[in-house]
Amino acid sequence: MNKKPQEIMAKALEELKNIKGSVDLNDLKVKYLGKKGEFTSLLKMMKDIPQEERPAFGQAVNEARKKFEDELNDILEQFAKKDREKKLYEDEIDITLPARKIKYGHKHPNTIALEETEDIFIGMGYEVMDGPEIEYDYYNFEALNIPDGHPAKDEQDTFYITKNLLLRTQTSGTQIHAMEERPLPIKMIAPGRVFRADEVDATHSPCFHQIEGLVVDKNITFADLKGTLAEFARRMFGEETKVKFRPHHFPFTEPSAEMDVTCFKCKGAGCSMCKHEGWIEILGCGMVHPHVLEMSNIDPNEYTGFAFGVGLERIALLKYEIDDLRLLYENDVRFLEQF
Ligand code: 2U9
Repeated sequence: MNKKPQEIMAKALEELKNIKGSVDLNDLKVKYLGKKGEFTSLLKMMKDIPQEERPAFGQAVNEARKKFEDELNDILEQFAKKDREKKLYEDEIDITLPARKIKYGHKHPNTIALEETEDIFIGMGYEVMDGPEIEYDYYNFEALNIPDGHPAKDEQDTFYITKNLLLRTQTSGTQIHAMEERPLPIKMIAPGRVFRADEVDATHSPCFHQIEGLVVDKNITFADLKGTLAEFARRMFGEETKVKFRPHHFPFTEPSAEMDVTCFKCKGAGCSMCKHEGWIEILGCGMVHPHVLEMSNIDPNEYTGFAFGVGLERIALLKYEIDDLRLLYENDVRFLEQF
């Protein structure tokens, strides 16, 4: 009876030699070591063996079982090693292949135009200031000399949140906050998003960007305005750029004007960009209305100021010869990577 474990072990080891892969190996494991496996069945025979032979029999089964199990685990490890080597080989990287070109991000034309504008004004001693996009009616309209009923305060154009709160239609509220809170003199630009209830087309969007500027000090004149904005135009559109001011009307400035620059494409000769006029309208400007200063507790007899406003998208479209505003908002990388 004691010979039985040795016989089973010999048979099991013989079968182990002929194993081809890890699947066969697992089958063999079940066959000999599983719940109904041959070694397990031997142990179940224990009850039929005389009492005095049981310890020796048990030891023989366990030794045979262990030898088989050790051998099987060795082979299992060899298969696993081969699998790992095969995978390493398959995953091998060919370092002779050319490197993939890394795609870099590109600055949005609006960002380029904004950074250029900010650099120009910072260079002239201006501060860049931020203000709230949700604004009180007072800061967006009334403090700018646009009372209820004024045609410039067209409710059709404004996104109202409550009777008193709205999405700002211009960044001018930021300057009113500065005039209320800051010591004079003030020399600032206020760039930011503004909102108007416009349908989207090639030249309109319900959300666009403005850069407004404000200077308030003693003895500020229209000559300061002209000199500053002419310098901005030269730095932004080229040294030979000439400017002209056409009279205009805004409720918050008096006198008011619009500034044109000589077409930077045809240098004033006339082309499709300037609609063959040689001039391109760039911004609106004027001397701050005395009533606007007064409402922010600044004495217009002591202080004067000038202000201007420019559409950031307008600058980007002109500078980069983009013919549709919608391209600026779609963020198609094929468009953006041209800048
Ligand atoms: C204060 C006083 C005056 C800001 C100004 C303009 C003229 C102007 C337009 C340009 C294109 C708006 O984006 S646009 O449609 N803006 O023409 N803006 S003067 O005047 C101010 C601002 C603040 C306290």
